[in-house]
Amino acid sequence: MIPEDHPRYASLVAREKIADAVKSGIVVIEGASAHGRGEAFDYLLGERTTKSAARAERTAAAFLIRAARPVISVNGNTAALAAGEIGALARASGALVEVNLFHRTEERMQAITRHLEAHGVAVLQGAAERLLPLSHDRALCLREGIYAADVVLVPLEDGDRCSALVGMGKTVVAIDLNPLSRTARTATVTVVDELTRALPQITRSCEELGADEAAELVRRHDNARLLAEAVAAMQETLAHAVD
Ligand code: PTJ
Repeated sequence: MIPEDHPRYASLVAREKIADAVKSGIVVIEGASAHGRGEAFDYLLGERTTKSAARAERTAAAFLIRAARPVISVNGNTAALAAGEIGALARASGALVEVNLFHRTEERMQAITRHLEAHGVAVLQGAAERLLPLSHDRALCLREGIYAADVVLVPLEDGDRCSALVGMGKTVVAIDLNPLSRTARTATVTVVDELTRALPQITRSCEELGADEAAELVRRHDNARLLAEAVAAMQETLAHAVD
């Protein structure tokens, strides 16, 4: 039991979710290390949604609601930490939800699908084909899902697939606490924020945004600026670390 008054309560709960999900096969052991890397960057960010990240989240929502075929790509860590939040965003944005794994096994595909469904998420299913130009199993996706999507939301992505999706002409919205990662640098919109903080904000914006504001956010979007602001926020934390 983690006491609710523990100063690191939220972080310890997230770690416990990841640990439990490793035991149930939803998260791979490598996913626990990816989570730790995320925690380190979140520490530098001050474990808060910066003003710049809030703008990125609103912009992400604008791209999603303007899309013809938006798809949310879900991996093990995302399912473990934010199944309910994924469902809410899918409903608010009209996006389909597809499971796509780096460490792909049929057992994990099934376990993650069942876990999402238990949280009310309608998961797109079918016969996956090797449709992306990648040598690993992230290439496997559904023809009517990620392959046909115009906008793909990729939380905790690896850089290879992000650049493959962008290369296919898709708009890629990434959620990644590391503003230096290849994913962050390649995506169309990079949300440098923690997954469980980012998703509800994107959902709220999907519900709130009108057509004019959404069009304006897309028109004025500047990802290089968002990345520079995220790095600056981390530098600021470090600069005041010894005050
Ligand atoms: O479930 P699978 O088999 O598809 O594998 C999933 C992982 C996460 C293991 C795989 O995609 C992977 O290895 O990812 P990477 O390359 O380690 O990238 C994960 C990125 O997400 C890193 O840049 C982390 O900083 C970031 N990250 C980790 N936890 C969070 C996060 N970003 C936002 N919120 C988090 N909670």
